[in-house]
Amino acid sequence: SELTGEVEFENVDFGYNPDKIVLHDINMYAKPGQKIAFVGSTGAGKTTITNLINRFYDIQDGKIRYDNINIGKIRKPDLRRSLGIVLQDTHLFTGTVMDNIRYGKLDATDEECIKAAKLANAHDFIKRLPDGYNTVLTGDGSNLSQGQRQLLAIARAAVADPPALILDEATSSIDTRTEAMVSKGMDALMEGRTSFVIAHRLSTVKDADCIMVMEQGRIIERGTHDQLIDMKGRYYQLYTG
Ligand code: DGT
Ligand code: MG
Repeated sequence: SELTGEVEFENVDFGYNPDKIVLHDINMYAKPGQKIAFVGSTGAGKTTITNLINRFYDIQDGKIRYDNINIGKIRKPDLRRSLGIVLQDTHLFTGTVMDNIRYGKLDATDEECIKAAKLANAHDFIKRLPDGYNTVLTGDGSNLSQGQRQLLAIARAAVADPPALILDEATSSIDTRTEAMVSKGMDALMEGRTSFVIAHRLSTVKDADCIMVMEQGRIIERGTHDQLIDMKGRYYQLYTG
């Protein structure tokens, strides 16, 4: 991929149905390597923005640019594929751990997959599986814990080596120790890449270059953690709860 991870939204309006706009006049700019976080109540539009960064949908109005190329209205699957996604639900298929990691980049060598697993903090648990990297996973991944599935998703994204990432932080019940492993893997994955993070815990967005506070389809506040705290607005309210 030739992309640097620069992403810009200019006056973007979007609705899943054209008669019901759910994002209003979204403007944002991510420099290569920056970490952008989205917070806000349920239904605010956080996932919808990341759907648009992925170009899953056409926008009604405005511009979305990757490296100054406006891709807002034309679908470019080649550009879209260059973004890495780590979703809450990791889609695993029946096959070995190695093949499930390799899915991020089909021509990756075993060495590249292992390197990615190490970066993702997944190598240690994989080594402890009955057949290590050759362990066969069930299609639904039910022979792994939720935390382990997330570590594999991080490894899969790492092997793809994309310039930009979308991370949807898990809300659900993984234990504190596993959660610490997952955040360590995610931090390593984000290093040097533009990252868009949907955070459910405000503690994980503290170090973001820019936090977008969303409400009813609009970005109502933006800034670093310290700036938003000083503003004493919505973020401050969320934070001091
Ligand atoms: P969350 O995940 O509950 O914290 O909420 P957000 O902030 O991710 O909200 P989002 O982007 O899923 O939803 C924003 C609005 O768009 C909300 O009114 C529901 C609507 N919406 C979301 N996904 C779809 C979809 O696939 N189809 C339609 N028609 N509407 C959708
Ligand atoms: Mg969501």
